[in-house]
Amino acid sequence: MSETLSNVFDAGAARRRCLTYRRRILDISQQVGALHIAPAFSCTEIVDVVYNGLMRWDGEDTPDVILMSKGHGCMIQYVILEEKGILLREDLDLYCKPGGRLGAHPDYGVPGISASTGSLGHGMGLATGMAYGERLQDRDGQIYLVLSDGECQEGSTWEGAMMAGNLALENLIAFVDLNDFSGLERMSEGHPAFHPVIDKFLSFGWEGVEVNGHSADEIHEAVMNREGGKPLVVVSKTVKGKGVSYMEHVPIWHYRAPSPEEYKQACDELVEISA
Ligand SMILES: Cc1ncc(C[n+]2csc(CCOP(=O)(O)OP(=O)(O)O)c2C)c(N)n1
Repeated sequence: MSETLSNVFDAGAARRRCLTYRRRILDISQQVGALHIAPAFSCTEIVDVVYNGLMRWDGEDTPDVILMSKGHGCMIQYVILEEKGILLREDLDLYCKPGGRLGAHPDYGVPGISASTGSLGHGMGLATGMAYGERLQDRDGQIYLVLSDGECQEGSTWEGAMMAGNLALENLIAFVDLNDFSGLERMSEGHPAFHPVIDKFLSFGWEGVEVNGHSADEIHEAVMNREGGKPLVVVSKTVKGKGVSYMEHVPIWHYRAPSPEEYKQACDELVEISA
């Protein structure tokens, strides 16, 4: 088990992985005409960095936890878990199909899934409890939490954040996927007081940093360069639907599945992507 994290992160390899993940997400969603492609494309680089740059692995085991509080973005988790051999190809073939074990939201009990999520606003409390549990048991598990900006409308997110700040849980690292959409509404229009969100975390005793959420090395560096001693929030500015021109910033792609023509166009576009 490697107990120390490396400062070296290969940005080119991350870009290639993220293209492959997006293509695989398109494919599994196409099997069933599934929704939630754009939410997964929004946090692809964040989740890639957690799995491939931060979590410590010993084969299929890790002392660390990733918790997808924005459970509807879980396709990115499924495709990475498949790549790591924790989920099987047959699992992904049955995504959202009868008899399969992978639904549109992650379920506790599926290999690699640490909590059932999808009811937004619960992740911060869960992650805070897990991080505190690690401390109480004298263990050093790191808890990585992926939050959407929309679920920061939930009071429970802030109750958990305040508790994590009170307890100075430095083993809790939260990523806010700041794509400015919550369903069909823009957060900046519907909830202007939400901004700047980093200030709210800082006032609750967190350390915070803002990054480009599609630059994997920027995300990685932000975590490596933290001061420590407090929970860390990485406010990650993202584009919902990142990588497919007709999905980017277009809220209906939270819900829609591509037609065969749209699918082909998306595949054609997913050969190169800029941060
Ligand atoms: C408590 C709760 N209320 C409503 C929903 C329905 N819902 C699913 S996704 C979503 C909003 C999506 O926006 P956001 O949470 O910001 O996620 P992202 O933009 O990253 O997809 C809503 C309201 C839910 N899952 N949970």
